[in-house]
Amino acid sequence: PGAPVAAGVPPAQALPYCPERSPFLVGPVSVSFSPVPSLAEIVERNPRVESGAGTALRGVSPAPEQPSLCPIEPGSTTFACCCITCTLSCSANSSHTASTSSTRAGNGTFNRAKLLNVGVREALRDEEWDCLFLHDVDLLPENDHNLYVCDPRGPRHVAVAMNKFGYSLPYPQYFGGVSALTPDQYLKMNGFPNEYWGWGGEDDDIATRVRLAGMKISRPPTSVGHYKMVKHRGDKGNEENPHRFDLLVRTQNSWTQDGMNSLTYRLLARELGPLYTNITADIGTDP
Ligand code: UD2
Ligand code: MN
Repeated sequence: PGAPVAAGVPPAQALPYCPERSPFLVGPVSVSFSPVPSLAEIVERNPRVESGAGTALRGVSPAPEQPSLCPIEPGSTTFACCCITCTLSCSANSSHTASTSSTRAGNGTFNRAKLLNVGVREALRDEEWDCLFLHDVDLLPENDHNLYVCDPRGPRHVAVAMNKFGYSLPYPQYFGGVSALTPDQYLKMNGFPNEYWGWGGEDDDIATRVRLAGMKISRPPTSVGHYKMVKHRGDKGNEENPHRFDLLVRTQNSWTQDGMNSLTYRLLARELGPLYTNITADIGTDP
């Protein structure tokens, strides 16, 4: 009593931290794309989650009404965060959000890896996150034992078994879909590349960076890292990048110069929505 409370430690009356392993987990869950719950319904089901990515996490404890995984809606413009194990986890789906703005600000070519860099830079302004989840917006987890946590031993590739690839890794170095890195791991590999405009290649570049930065990819068991991808065609403005193979042979020399340390963009807006922060940035154009 009377002892000073360290910054960041919840006061006694705040919600307790949840147990390491939630008692509500069931393992495999069936995912269906219809009907997709509206954002309003998700908000209603999660009354303790507040607006904005930062505030959403504070002192949230798992209650029976809360799903154990972030509800990530296909097609939504989310930068969604939620508390899964009561360490801070952040799932940065800023890509759609920022894609709108890059279209508006430039020639419309998409750049997934650069947008994720922007999401990370902006997220790290808000909080000292323990873990960053870099997440395709169209992938839904199918097993709730797939905890949204990082591995201190190395960057995690999480989407190891997707319906799209017959529920197995398409090739051993595959790093696409969903990954989870601590901020330290992210910065140690200089983040993601900024120079991949359009579809493809950036995920292989990222896997190479992990290795070049002296780290090892960590993965959940295949039975746990199950994801269902919304069936879709390529998006306009995200056509196959014809330069991706040229870029990939250069990763070894380029990774220390291209990444978080060379990231430039113009922040246009930051809106706190229910359960997410929506970031709009001008990331420039495909040269
Ligand atoms: C694969 C990888 C993905 C990435 C991509 C190549 C899987 C499951 N995913 O995705 O991680 O390496 O190949 O670039 O294999 N997006 C937008 N707006 C757009 C276009 C894309 O926000 O206009 C985002 C969105 O989160 C999407 C992601 O980028 O899920 C990847 O694009 P995709 O889903 O069209 O491509 P896909 O499934 O081949
Ligand atoms: Mn996809």
